[in-house]
Amino acid sequence: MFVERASWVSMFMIGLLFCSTVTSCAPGEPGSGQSGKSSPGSNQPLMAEKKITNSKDGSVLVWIPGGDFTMGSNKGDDDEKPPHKIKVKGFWLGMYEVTNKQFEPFYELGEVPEPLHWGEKGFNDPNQPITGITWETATAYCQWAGLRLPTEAEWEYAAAGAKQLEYPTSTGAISHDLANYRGIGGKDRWEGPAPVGSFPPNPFGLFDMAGNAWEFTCSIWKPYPYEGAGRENFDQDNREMMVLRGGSWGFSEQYCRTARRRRFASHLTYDFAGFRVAKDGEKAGETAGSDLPTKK
Ligand SMILES: [Ca+2]
Ligand SMILES: [Ca+2]
Repeated sequence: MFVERASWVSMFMIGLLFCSTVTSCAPGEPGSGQSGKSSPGSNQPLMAEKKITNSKDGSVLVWIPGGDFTMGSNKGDDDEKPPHKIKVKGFWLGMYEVTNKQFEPFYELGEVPEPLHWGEKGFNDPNQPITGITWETATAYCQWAGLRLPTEAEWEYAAAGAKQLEYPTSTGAISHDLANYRGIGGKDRWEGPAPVGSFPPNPFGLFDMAGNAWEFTCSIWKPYPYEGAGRENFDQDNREMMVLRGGSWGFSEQYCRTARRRRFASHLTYDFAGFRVAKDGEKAGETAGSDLPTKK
């Protein structure tokens, strides 16, 4: 059980009342009270943004305008090759990784296993990302919240910030001042997960795309390029290789690269893996999906 759970559950409910409409929550808010170094204003995103708050779970989602980008890279592992052009339609993506305090009301329904380290110091801060859950649990949470996991194409497009950033940080570089990955230094004082929003966001206003928790996508790992990269390609008969993105507190910086892919079986749990939510576009013609690779 969480220490002082009742108090922060109450704060969460109060927060919902005040964050039930568009653009009510300041960027950087979740991490600001924990790190002591990221107050609202200091982590302002670099681009104008459009936001909504999902009333079911309190997730703040940022509008990611559609566009073309080059998915993959020649600089990394073989499974990032070849770089290929992808068109991604506009969609909503969670500004932050899903947190413990968001996850708790869902967990208390009793329909999913207890996460690893649930209630353990170092992992149970209300604003730390929920980790230690399976892909199946993350998917169930999304369904409960009326949301979904992003595809890996959506994730990479949003991470690159429309600038083909090498790392999905505020500058495209990587350092302990910009993200939480293995080890400490600079603003990174965490050997485990940091409260979400403790580092500056990427150009789309998304926090912790580099590091903190690895993030499940709804995509099954396949060699590049593959058809339907921009849409959910989950196959009920093949749950062995779900793609995660972004690196984590337990991995070195190169795993934070924008194009880096990692795969885990959907039924396993790791204390370095969590997720963020996504949602289809609400306007006609802006729904995510149905994108096919095209020649570079
Ligand atoms: Ca760290
Ligand atoms: Ca992350």
